[in-house]
Amino acid sequence: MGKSVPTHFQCDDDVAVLEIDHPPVNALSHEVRTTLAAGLDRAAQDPAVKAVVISGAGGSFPAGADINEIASGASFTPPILLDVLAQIEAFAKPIVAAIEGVALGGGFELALTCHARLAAPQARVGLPEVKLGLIPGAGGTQRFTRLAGPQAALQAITTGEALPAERALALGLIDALAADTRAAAIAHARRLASEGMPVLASQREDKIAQVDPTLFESWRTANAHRYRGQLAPWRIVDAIEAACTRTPRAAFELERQYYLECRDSPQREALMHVFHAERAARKIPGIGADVTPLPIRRAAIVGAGTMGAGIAMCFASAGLPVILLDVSDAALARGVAHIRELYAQAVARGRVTREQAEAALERIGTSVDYGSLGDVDIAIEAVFEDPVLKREVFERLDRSTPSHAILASNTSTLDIDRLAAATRRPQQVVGTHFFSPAHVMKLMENVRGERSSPQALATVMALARQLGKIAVLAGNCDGFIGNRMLQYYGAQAERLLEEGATPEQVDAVIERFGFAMGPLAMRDLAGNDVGWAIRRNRTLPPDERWSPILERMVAEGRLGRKSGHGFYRYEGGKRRHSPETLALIESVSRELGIERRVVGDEEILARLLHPLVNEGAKILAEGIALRSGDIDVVYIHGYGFPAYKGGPMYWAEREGLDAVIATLERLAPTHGRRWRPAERLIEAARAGSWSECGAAAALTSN
Ligand code: 3H9
Repeated sequence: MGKSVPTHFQCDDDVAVLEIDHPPVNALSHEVRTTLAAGLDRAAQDPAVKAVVISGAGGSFPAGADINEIASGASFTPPILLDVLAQIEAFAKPIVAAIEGVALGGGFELALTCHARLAAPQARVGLPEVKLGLIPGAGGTQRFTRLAGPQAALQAITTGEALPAERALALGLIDALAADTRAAAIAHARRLASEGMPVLASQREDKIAQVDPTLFESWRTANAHRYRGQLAPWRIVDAIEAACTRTPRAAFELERQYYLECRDSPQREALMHVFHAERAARKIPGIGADVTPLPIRRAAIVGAGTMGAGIAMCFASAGLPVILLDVSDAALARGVAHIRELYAQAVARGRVTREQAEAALERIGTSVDYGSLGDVDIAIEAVFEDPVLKREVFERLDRSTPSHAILASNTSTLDIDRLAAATRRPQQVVGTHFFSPAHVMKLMENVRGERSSPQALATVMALARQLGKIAVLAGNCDGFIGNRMLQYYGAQAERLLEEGATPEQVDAVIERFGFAMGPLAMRDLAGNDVGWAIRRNRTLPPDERWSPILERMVAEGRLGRKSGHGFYRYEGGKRRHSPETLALIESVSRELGIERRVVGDEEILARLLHPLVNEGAKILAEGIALRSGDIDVVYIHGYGFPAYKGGPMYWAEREGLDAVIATLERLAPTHGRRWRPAERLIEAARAGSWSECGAAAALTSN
């Protein structure tokens, strides 16, 4: 077969090797399915072929069905994946999968259908369909459960996690590890041809023979909160239960039915939008492959508070040495104690091994002396949100770090250009805004200053990947993308309280919508004093005002979780109603002459979400965000917007941009000029979508 054919047929003596060669990730497109099926036919018919190996070119087994074909419907064009897998099941000669890199989704389903699987030690396998709003649709839930048992299947398939090869081996999903995977797979296939075929995964009964009948109900109860509002995780549990309780035929059919149900759901569409948006966000116009990111080998973090400590952990966990710098040994000791505690929790939860945690801790050095930063490639400032203090830190970093080093600020709102002006290297100054808790939250909002160089930007975008984060590049303005939008959302939450809603009601509406946390619970988590300090630096249009509630809360010492009392009382980490806070809110309403009323849930939702969208449109028009999808990624990974609703801008598109405009117009007379629909929103409504209303502007700094 020629080079352009996505499945190569090669022979190693009496073993046929079918190598899938379809860059970038060997996805199982129609061409791949067709040529793989043809290769199997040829191997079946050739009497000289005694066994078959399926492998992937470029060091990777297929990473799944082709996502774009799932969206377009082309995945239903025969031969569909199920046809190819049926061909494998009925094959009279042994077929072995050689997994050198990742085998994911439909790719792993292909491997699970083979008679045996060999993997490289660094390989990773899994069924990540849930992250796309799907369930595995080609027998994945069934074969995985039969090979590894329902408990392991529930854990792996409902989270979509990729398992390291060693773990997959221990679970029985892989038969052996081999560094030279392809050669070992050929030898294994040959052995099976002479010794006899093993039982196929679909016929294995041992791991599903004696399943605790309460397992599935307990799993559903334990995960009800995590799965709320979603379709795919519930269906995955149903399919795994079916694997244990129904006949194989009925269970495979149910899985297919659930797959089709999920495939047709708006959640699948939204999650695929997020998948593509995350990847598009990495692409920065004007910064091509010719711009080489600076290699980051060593970092410094200034400020050992909660954020600084969390950021240091991100580096240490990614294998990078990091120096944590603060003004006193006491501050450093507190920071390190915090880090130790977080690693201990991670070990206790099984997220990392004790050895990994210890190795990471060893990568964290401490210092009170800027003189110790002579060999870092990047320094990230994470001190208190005070412009004077931050400038001072930048001046000192400029004097003490090597001339090639990038200087970054973790500020969530302040002007990057003013910080850059404090240095002799403004082209190497950028923002790297991490989200709290920094070692958990996936988002890194990188900020482009007026003079940030392409290399500095390429470096922090690449750094995000090195740290396992998802990066979005924002222009420089007060609050960048995320906090600029959030301030209006937060402000509305308090206005709703003044008018008659309770913190519980506001949070419940937003949490029912799917956010991880409501706005008032989030304020309590971040600290009401922090929210108030940020607000004091901001100005509002003349026809708007801040609610006095937040200031009062701070004056009365109700700082949120950290003081045990904020919008809620906290008992053993749980939030409880606070009669005192309700009394404070009611007294504010009285003082403002507002007659408290019953505020409907629908109104709460409209008043919280619409300002996000309208401000997002302005951010797009000003070039602070490159694409509407970037804003979605920021809100999903930084602020807990439900990924299965696609982010605020996608949500608005699905609601109908005209309907969003109508709501804004209805609310504008009561709530101020900012509620008037943004120009960009009106243009998008005319065009029918955000992406079709003009090319993304270059990112600006204003
Ligand atoms: C499935 O299998 C359902 C079955 O059960 C159904 C059976 C009936 N298809 O991420 P990267 C593109 S659902 C098409 O930047 P990395 C991606 O868009 C699937 N395209 O690379 C990007 O394009 P561009 C289950 C795909 O090295 C380029 O490849 N599988 C697919 O950081 C590079 O990707 C998954 O969910 C695909 N399946 O990471 C796995 N995958 O250059 C999804 C990627 O134009 N994929 N592309 O932006 C991944 O997790 C990562 O891509 C992977 C590589 C880890 C493989």
